[in-house]
Amino acid sequence: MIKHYAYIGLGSNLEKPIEHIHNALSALAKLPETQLIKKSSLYISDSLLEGQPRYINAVACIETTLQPLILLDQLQAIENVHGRERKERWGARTLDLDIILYDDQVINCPRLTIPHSQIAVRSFVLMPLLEIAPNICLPDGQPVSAFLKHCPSLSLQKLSVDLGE
Ligand code: ROI
Repeated sequence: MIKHYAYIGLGSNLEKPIEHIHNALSALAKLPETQLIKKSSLYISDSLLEGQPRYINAVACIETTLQPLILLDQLQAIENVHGRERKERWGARTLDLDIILYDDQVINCPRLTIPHSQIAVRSFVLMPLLEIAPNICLPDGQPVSAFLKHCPSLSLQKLSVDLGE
């Protein structure tokens, strides 16, 4: 089976978000046919949507033989187990897992867009991604680091106390 490298974005802004991110990282490490290779620090930032609680975000690198849509099924199963509770306000949720990159594949199907369509404007994805993969490029060859200066900072900060380590 061919091994693939995928980068997964994690986000949570409800109900003890730090715990949700830690639990999700553990769940990623236990996925079938998958190894957790690297995980970034945790970052805290304002929401892109006004009026929402601040988010905790991180990015993980996995090595997997799961195909992209199977991986997406697995990530959605983790979201459902670890992030079941939802509040009324649109968008706020206990756990959000996105496939940011999958090798250098470009995928555009109804369920899945890779690279993630918003990667270039989200500092809370770019910073943790660059922490674990400083030289990473998009499939078209553009260095991810080039996008940072164009996106809103959202007061992004690395959490110095990484509970659960
Ligand atoms: N804002 C931040 N800072 N982090 C997120 O993960 C995040 N996710 C979202 C929206 C509502 C776009 N804002 C976010 O879905």
